[in-house]
Amino acid sequence: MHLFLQLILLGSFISFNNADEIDVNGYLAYCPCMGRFGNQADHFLGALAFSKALNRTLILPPWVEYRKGEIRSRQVPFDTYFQVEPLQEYHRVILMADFMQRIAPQVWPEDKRVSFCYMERKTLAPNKASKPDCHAKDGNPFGPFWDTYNISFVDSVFYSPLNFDIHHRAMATKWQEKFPASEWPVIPFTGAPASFPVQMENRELQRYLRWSPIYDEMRHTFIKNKLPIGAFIGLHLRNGIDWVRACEHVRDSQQLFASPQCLGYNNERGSIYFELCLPSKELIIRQIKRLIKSVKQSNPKNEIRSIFVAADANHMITELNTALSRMNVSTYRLDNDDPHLDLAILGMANHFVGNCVSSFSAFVKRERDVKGLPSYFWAFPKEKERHVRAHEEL
Ligand SMILES: Nc1nc2c(ncn2[C@@H]2O[C@H](COP(=O)(O)OP(=O)(O)O)[C@@H](O)[C@H]2O)c(=O)[nH]1
Ligand SMILES: *[C@@H]1O[C@H](CO)[C@@H](O)[C@H](O)[C@H]1NC(C)=O
Ligand SMILES: *[C@@H]1O[C@H](CO)[C@@H](O)[C@H](O)[C@H]1NC(C)=O
Ligand SMILES: *[C@@H]1O[C@H](CO)[C@@H](O)[C@H](O)[C@H]1NC(C)=O
Ligand SMILES: [Mg+2]
Repeated sequence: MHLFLQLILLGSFISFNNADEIDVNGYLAYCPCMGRFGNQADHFLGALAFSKALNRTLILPPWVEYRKGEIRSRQVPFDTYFQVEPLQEYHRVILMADFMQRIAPQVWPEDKRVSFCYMERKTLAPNKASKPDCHAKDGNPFGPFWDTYNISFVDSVFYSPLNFDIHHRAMATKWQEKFPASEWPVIPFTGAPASFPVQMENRELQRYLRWSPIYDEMRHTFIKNKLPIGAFIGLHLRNGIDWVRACEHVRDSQQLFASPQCLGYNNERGSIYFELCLPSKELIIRQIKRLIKSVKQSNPKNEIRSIFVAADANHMITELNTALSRMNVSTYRLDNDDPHLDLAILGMANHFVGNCVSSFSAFVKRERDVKGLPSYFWAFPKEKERHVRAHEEL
């Protein structure tokens, strides 16, 4: 081919591909391999902050979901639930499928795919001859996650003693010095490069997580078509058997899961107690009645007309309808289980009561904080203390 023609073709190729310019500062990938949505969302905010601190493009992983009766996790594209564009206002990001299709062939050959983990991870199928490894694809969801994009690893890097706390000790610089993008164009982490629960400094990154047009439309439609006109309270009840078991750990700890969101990251507002994790039905009804009354007093023009309940097991619809019938407040839920639609609707309620220990509730709380909407937690502050304080004030 004539050199001239080649140059023209090359030129048009480059301009055509302008949107997919390679980031010379590199990329960061990870598997959201721990927990369900709430945990993964906490981790996402940390990973977003971390990738910005390292100035690497964040590869947006799919959400990992588990369905009853299925052995392998399902990977749901990131943008099924959230928009990509608002994230770009904060930092460079790319959907994992787009990265694999358009960028990986140029910067990440199969024989250069090295997984990153803090230290050796033991394999489920030990082989005496094998050397220390991240075993990044061992087990579920690890294998199914990378398999979704046909990714395999040829080697491992242990990054200990580095960590993800980029808000302290010049951690980002240490990463950049040890793993420069020129040598490591893609860093794929075995798990999220973030802490759980989300660091306090990263909570406000929630403002860049905006529901996808489909979910935004579905929540508006539900509120318009199913709820009576007027103000409503959103409730999150976490009461399934896994939660009842998890709450037993309250006894051994100062904090549990998302509890720093109400107790404070240094227990400024107390230590954990059982009801904070698993409020009784009586407490729930007492607290709701109190909230409805206080809204009526403080905002008589916008009285509570209905309650929307999201729950993983028991929605308490009958109990709530019975208890609130005299207040002319009716209770609603989704007809079909859809955790993300539950979250999206709770984000729009006039008032919200969530479970302080639950990272599912924490997602709603952060979204509402960003919008300036009020939120409360079951059994917080502790009822007994409240009585004592009221008494002392007299
Ligand atoms: N539909 C629905 N599912 C829920 C609700 N609460 C919990 N779940 C399910 O239970 C999972 C709980 O795990 P996670 O999100 O990590 O939150 P956490 O365990 O409460 O901290 C969620 O991801 C949902 O799949 C709810 O209110 N509605
Ligand atoms: C961060 O990366 C972007 C894109 O690669 C680059 O344009 C920018 O100069 C980098 N910033 C710093 C502070 O290195
Ligand atoms: C992965 O490989 C399989 C089999 O080679 C192929 O059918 C599939 O399309 C590939 N998927 C992706 C995302 O490349
Ligand atoms: C009860 O609520 C409905 C709508 O939720 C409203 O139309 C009706 O006027 C209310 N009745 C009373 C007595 O407040
Ligand atoms: Mg969980």
